Amino acid sequence: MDTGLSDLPPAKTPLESAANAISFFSHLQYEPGNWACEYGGPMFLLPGLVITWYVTETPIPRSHAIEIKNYLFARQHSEDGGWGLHIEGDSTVFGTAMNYTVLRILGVDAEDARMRKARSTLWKLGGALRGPHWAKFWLSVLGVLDYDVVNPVPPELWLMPDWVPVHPWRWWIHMRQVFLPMSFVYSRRWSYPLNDLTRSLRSELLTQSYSSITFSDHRNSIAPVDNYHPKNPVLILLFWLLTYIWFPFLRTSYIKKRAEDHAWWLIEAEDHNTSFSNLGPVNGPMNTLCAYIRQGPDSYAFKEHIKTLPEFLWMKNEGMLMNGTNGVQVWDTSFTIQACESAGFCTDPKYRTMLTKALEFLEDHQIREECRDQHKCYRQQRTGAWGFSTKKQGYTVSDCTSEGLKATLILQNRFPEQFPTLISEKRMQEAIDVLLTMQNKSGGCASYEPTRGSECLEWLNAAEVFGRIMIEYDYPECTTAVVTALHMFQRYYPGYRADEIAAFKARAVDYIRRAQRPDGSWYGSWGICFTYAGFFALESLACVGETHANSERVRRACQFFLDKQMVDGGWGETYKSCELGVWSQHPESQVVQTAWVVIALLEAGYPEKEPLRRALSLIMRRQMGNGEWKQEAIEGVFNKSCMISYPNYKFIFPIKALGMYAKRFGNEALL
Ligand code: LAN
Repeated sequence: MDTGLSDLPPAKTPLESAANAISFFSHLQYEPGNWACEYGGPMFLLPGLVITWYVTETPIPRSHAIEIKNYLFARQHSEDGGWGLHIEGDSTVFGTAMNYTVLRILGVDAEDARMRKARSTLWKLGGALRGPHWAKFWLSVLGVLDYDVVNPVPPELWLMPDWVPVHPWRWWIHMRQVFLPMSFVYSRRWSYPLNDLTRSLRSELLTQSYSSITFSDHRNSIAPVDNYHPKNPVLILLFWLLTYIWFPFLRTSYIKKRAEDHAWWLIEAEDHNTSFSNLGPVNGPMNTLCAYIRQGPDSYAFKEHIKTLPEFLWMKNEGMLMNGTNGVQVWDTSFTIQACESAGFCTDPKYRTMLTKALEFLEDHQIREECRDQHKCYRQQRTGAWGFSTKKQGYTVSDCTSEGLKATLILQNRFPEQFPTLISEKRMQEAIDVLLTMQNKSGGCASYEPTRGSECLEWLNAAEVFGRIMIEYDYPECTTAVVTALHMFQRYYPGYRADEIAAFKARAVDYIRRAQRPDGSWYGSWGICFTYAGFFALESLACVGETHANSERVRRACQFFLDKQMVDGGWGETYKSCELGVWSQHPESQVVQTAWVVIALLEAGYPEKEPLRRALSLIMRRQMGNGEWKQEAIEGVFNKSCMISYPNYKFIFPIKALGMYAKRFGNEALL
């Protein structure tokens, strides 16, 4: 990044290195007190937005068109001209057909050399007919494909009584909130009238002439490279019944109307409860389209959506992209505060203003009330919670609430002389109340809500490109965040709901133990991969006093990492670890993953200094003169197959690791 910041005195010790890092990173703090950054990676987000703009005839600002084109060309794979599911993934039909379409909508000529190259890759993969469900849906909305190619998305599922085991209220929140508007649009079979561009796209995206295709024959055609999670035969049968029995013969116009009306009611509730921010970048554009279809271009709802959608956009040196959420505000700010504590910056007057502002941000973004019709729209308790991004978006997340609470406790309770009390005890208790709703029967915690449905619902996973998406699962990362937050809270407020907290912790740690694999590792679902989950799990165990000195399980976990230390002292695994579920060695060590393992080993109380010293000297050697680290491989993941960038992790976790090491082994020179 070209910041114009000049070189700092070279760091010799871990704390000097951490100080240089925070000196750089402090410049990236935003006015409201938070840290922000690009949150890209997924390559299927811009298409939903740009197609929505196009079919609703919303003028696309020239500046946006230019920068989105720049970004997509910058991220086009140089070897084959295609795009993958995410920036590092191999070219797929989904990535290539959709981003090609975006470029055409934004005015790129079909005969541009880069477009020809993309087209030839798309054709080799079989063309748009072999795309996954979401590609077929968006291209049908655009009028390039026929709805017969889209597997059914029936809104009447929302009319089932709540006790039905497959009711969408039991699905993982991202799936049900995407299913919701998609089912509304599908029910209307709404598509944009054919014009010159879409007529031409029909021949550019398809490998045979449009009129020769029987679209219903291709509902289940999919290129192998897109088919991460092949559909279960039960689902294929269900789709058949819906297509050939339910829709043509049984679905009365009364049921259709009731289903659409109810889906629309739920869409309006989502819009109201998030002030049109919506849960994420997929349902945001889809809800916009629903508002357009249902209420028209002059409606309040549609106009508010159009005003709000740009909150997902991010401008960087490569151009303009769409973030995975409306930001990383609460998450990165909470972690930054915690890293500062580990490095001893909370008592340094130099950082008081920065950290006070960060606390003010957390205060501003703690959620203060329940949403309207909370139960009717199936929302989790949220008063006192924090979400991942902002209060406006307003979705409780178990670990975001936990990290927010820990950051608050650190500044307000651990350093009461240095920082004001902005968040009252009552408000912290409300956060605890939310956390105590989050535990599953297994003892583990999921992401937004406790698990509501059976794992068999995965048979209904129709997305093809993602795995384990249909319900909430237990995650060692989320569980640890909650355990450590409860633990820290009890240190300062031992009287509040003490028995429940103790029982919660015991059961949660027990889940962590059970989730360990025989080789000593834990599989990570939100960061890549074993290095990420490992440091969380070991923190849970440390919390109940289980360390290298007294636990065979912890020793096994340490050994798992030690066996993988590279000759340069670092660690590196690729995103394939997430896809395949087995360690996949990266040819280069990674600063962020190396920091995670250092934290893991320090949490575990690993007794020997040498492997840690080597790891940290690698991290320090990679640091630039101005305190920065360069961007390396992508850090995060969701749904097993899609990677997502956390660019601030390269500051947050090295600072934390350097600080923890200095506390444990002293601040002697490592370089
Ligand atoms: C996120 C981002 C943050 C992440 C953590 C807090 C890190 C995690 O510990 C819990 C789950 C959570 C909140 C999470 C869930 C899924 C998200 C929202 C994302 C990975 C960011 C983007 C992703 C979302 C599903 C992207 C849109 C794609 C769809 C398939 C709907």
